[in-house]
Amino acid sequence: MNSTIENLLNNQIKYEATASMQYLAMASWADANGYNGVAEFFYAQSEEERLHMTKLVKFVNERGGKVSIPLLEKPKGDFNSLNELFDMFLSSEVFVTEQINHIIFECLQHKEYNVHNFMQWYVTEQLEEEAMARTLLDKLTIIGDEKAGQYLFDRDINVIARANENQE
Ligand code: OFO
Repeated sequence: MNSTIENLLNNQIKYEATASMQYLAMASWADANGYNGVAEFFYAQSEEERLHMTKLVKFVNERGGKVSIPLLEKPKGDFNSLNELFDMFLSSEVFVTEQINHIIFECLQHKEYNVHNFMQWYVTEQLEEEAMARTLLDKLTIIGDEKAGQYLFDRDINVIARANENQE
């Protein structure tokens, strides 16, 4: 495997791991603050990101590359509001999408067509996750500081998230 691509995939392993731990910290904050629906949502997102990471680890190994399991920074664990939480969720997804687009670009430069093909799964996944994060943040912007709205958001988050998936 081309060394530039190998490095980029190792970086991506780190980004997926970082997202997984960040979403776990968000789930825990929501759990501790009475937002049970939001907590379940982020516990599940954290698991998903872990699977994305593992999928990359296995792929690099299958292709004879060298995996480097990274040391991670401590995730942010305190938030002032649901808005701040979901703002961070969207930023994290936008960041990951940018990194994936960069890998795709470099794969074409280095004629790594197998990796390019493999990464298409991540392109689709990011499209869905970014759209979902945007929808959820839009709803929270409409709700603002209104407690009753936040209560309903917490209760219905999985319905909102799934409705978004069905529109894809
Ligand atoms: Fe790994 O799917 Fe989003 O970040």
